[in-house]
Amino acid sequence: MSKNYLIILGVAGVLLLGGVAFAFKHQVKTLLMPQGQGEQVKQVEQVGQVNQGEQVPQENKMEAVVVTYDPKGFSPTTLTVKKGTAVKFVNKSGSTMSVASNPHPTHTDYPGFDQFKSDARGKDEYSFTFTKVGSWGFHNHAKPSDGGTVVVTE
Ligand SMILES: [Cu+2]
Repeated sequence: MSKNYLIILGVAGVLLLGGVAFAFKHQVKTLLMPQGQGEQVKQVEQVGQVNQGEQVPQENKMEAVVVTYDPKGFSPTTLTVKKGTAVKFVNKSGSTMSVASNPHPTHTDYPGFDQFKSDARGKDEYSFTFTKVGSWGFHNHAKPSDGGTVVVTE
């Protein structure tokens, strides 16, 4: 009887230890879970920061400088912008505006800067993002005597 009692006690002890071990593991898991979630939250925050970083150039694009064109010509005629800035030329002249880099008629100073060769061909709004530092003379290809200069800085 005493041997059986010891066996029962032993089995009970093992079960008890097993239960404690299970409980401990479970506790460890519950302790680890929030940490894992915390890391995920950190990653989301980092992704958010990266997105905010990516939005900076978009914000620069949002700061579009507008040059208007009317019968008197372009206004302002000379403007200074930072590299990466979009300059929007808006035609309010009632006549054709086709902005292009100097010299007329080849437009070779800044080959990409040519409304006629862009999607804005024939339209009254032409946006061009200046990515090259320099002083870029431009004119209205339809009336070459009207022009101006965009100075692009770093
Ligand atoms: Cu021209």
